[in-house]
Formats: sequence, structure tokens, C-alpha cells
Amino acid sequence: MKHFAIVSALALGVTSAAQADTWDMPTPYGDATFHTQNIAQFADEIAAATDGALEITVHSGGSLFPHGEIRNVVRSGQVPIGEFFLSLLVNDDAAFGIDSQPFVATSYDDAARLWAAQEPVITELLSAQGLMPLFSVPWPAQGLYTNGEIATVDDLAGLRFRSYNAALEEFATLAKAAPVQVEAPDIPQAFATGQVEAMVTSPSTGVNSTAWDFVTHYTPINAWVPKNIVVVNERAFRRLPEDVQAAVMSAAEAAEARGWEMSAAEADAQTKVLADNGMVIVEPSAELTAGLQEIGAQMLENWKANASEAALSILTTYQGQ
Ligand code: PCA
Repeated sequence: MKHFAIVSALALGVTSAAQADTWDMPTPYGDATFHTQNIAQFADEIAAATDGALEITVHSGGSLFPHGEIRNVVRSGQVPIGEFFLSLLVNDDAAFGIDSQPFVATSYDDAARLWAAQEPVITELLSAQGLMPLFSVPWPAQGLYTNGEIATVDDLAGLRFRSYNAALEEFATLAKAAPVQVEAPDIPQAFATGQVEAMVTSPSTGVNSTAWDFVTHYTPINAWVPKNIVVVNERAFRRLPEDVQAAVMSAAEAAEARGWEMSAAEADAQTKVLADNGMVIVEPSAELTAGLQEIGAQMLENWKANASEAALSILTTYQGQ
């Protein structure tokens, strides 16, 4: 009897240790960013649904790992889950980069159709790396932040231009600007020190980085609607009890739906915040738009030249819809 009691106590100890999991989750953007807030809610929902059996600790703003390493550390199992900017993986396969190509998908409707075509392809590519996508959420369409009005592409020539991925670097180069890679949390400092003097990003990131402190004009060129993605290490996920796995999947589905709504609400609301803080909002001139579309057309040719069959099938599916 005594022996039995000891054995069950041990068994209980083992069981409760296996039941309570804490996952560290690195993310690239700051706490004021709607993506981070959406992820915080995702974590809360999982903790509540599993009675604390899975607690996710969010490490925002690149505080646990730099943005460029987040995919690799989830892949290696150093952390079980993480968020990153999807098109950063474009060097693995062009399929990851299609949402950052100018003028392919410029509205939320387009972005949703593009994601429907892209999701099965990138799910397979990530699975080959031992990763499973949980949910993906778009940023508001990307606009132009400058000092003074930009009437034509020529006005961008020579500007030190903040960039966040390979596509934006190519875009800036084709506009004869000088791209400089800067992570979102470092934007204010990069402008303050003169490292950069213009950028393309969403109204959300413009507001989160108090763009009115260093630029005067915002031009909503709305050229692409890029996404973040949250991925989980497949082995770490499979180790979870089945009911916890189900709670993660259902919180992920809710987070994707909520994130798209938050993004759409931010597009107008944060543009208004830019205006309320004194920025001049200028609709792009026909000439500027035409010039940017030419750059986009050339970029898409380059993208296609580097695209796998699977990547090209995304475009075919999307354009055929
Ligand atoms: N904000 C992020 C990515 C796209 C966006 O709107 C950034 O500027 O880094």
C-alpha cells in the first residue's frame, strides 16, 4: 500500500510536469504593434482553454532572437514557436515572396485570394523544414514616407531609403534610391541619425515609429499587402497532448480571422493618426503611380525568372480566379 502510494505520487509528479508546458515565442515587432497584440491574445486564449497546460511567453521586438534568426531557431527546436515577416524566406523559394511584389495584390480582397493560393504551397515547403504554419496576418497596404512631396519616381533618386526585405531593396534600387536595411523597432533611431531619410511601410508602422518626428509627407501608394506568419516546430507540436493541440489550432484560426480584421481597421485609423500629428497625406499622382507600376512590372519579371514551378502555380491560381 505504502509502496503503491509512493509510485502514484511519482506518477502524478511526472504527469503534471508533462502537462504544464511553457513555450518561449520570439516575435520581431514591438508591443504597440497590432500583430503583437493579436499574438498576446492568441497566447491568452490558449492558456485559458488549456487551464494553463500550455503557457506561451511572448518575447516581442526581437528581444529574444533577432528577426532574421527566428525561422532558424524554431526550425532547430531552440524555441517551439515564433513569428516573422513571411517574405524574408524568399531565398528558400520565390513562393514566400509573392506578397511583397508591388501591384500584384493591393487590397485586402486581393491579399486574401493570394493567401488562399499561397498557403498550400508554403505549407508544403515549411513542412519539409519541420515547420507548420499556424496563422498569417497582413499589414495594411504599404505607403511612402518622405520629406516633401514625391511627384514622380525621379524624386526618389539618391534618397537613403529604409528597407525591410529583398523586394523592397530591389524596389528602392530600381527607383535609384539607396536602400538601407533597418528593423522596424530601429526606425526612429535610423531617421534620427540620418542613416535613412525615406521609407515604405504601413500606416501602422508609421504610427508605431512616430513618423511625424522625421518626415512630413505620407503617400498611400498601396502597392502591396505583405504578411507576417506564425509557425510552430512540428515535433514540439506533436509532443503536446491532443486536447492542447486542438486548443492551439482553434486559437490560431481565431487569431488569423481577428488579425485580418485588426489590420483592415488599422489602415484607415492609423492613416488618420498620421494626419492628426501633422503629416500631409498626398494621393499619388498618375505619373508617380505609372512609374512605380513600371518598377513593379520589372520586379515581377525578375521574380518569375527565379520562381519554382510551385511558386509560379500560386500566381496562375491567383490570376485565374
Ligand atoms: N511594417 C513592417 C513590415 C511591413 C510593415 O508594414 C516593417 O516596416 O518592418
